[in-house]
Amino acid sequence: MARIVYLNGRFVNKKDAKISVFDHGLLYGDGVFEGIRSYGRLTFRLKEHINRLYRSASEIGLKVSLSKNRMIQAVLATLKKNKLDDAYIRLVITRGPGDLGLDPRKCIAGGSVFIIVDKVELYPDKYYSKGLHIVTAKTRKNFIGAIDPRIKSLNYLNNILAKIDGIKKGAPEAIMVTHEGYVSECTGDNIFIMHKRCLYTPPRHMALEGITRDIVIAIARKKKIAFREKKIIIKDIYRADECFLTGTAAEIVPVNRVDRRKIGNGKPGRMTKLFLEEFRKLTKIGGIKY
Ligand code: PXG
Repeated sequence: MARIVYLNGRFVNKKDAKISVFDHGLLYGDGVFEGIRSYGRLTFRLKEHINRLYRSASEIGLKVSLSKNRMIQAVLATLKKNKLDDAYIRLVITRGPGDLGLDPRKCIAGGSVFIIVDKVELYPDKYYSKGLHIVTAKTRKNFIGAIDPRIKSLNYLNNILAKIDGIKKGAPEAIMVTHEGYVSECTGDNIFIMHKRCLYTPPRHMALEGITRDIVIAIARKKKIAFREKKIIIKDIYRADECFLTGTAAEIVPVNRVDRRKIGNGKPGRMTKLFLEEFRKLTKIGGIKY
């Protein structure tokens, strides 16, 4: 079925969903986005994603032309029109068309807003049954004082370069390390380890504040699993009993090897499986119906 795209307040066919080559989202990666999912006609944590989107926009000084409520209605309407039970939703706000200079004041206020929905590209089953081999990227994570990792901006070149590092080594994901040598996150996922019955992840300011990350932390609380946000180094991951990644697309995916070193017994860990099980229960409840 031909997809219908929301574009600046209108619904258009995929082939007509076009924006200007003068849009600063394209010219400079000047904009913000969200990746959201729905399960069985229920959106998943939509409000949290919208809140993060507006936080990101505010951080780059981009005033959104729609209220949060109108934005939620636009997402729901786009989902309805595309008749998908399980969908991946890409919500993008760019600075809008301007001139060839960097100055964002030359761009149309509120920028371009578009919403694409499509089938979810599920990860292969073997990632979940056997675990993922990931590597440390050669490319360092952007310095926080340059680009704050909490901003989900259209400027993903840092992550793309790290992803290429991973691809060269045959790994589907790569760990990004700060210039100080601390683990930040992967190119499109947050990272967790289990060590001596305690769950660890890098501190909030060092990575994207993942919606799935927050859910894992909430599950740990509910299940009374010890949890700490802590600066970790790659060697801490090598020594961990379990390691897993979290993200909207990946959900919770076990890691079996890092830089070819076996993590734990090299199989998906017991706690990792528990987190995934609990996570999947949550996808079935509480979302907004469309
Ligand atoms: N870190 C980064 C850099 C991300 O881009 C996450 C962590 C996980 O956050 P959430 O909120 O999703 O738990 C992300 C999100 C894709 C894709 O197509 C990537 C993300 C989300 C959806 C799809 O690769 N990354």
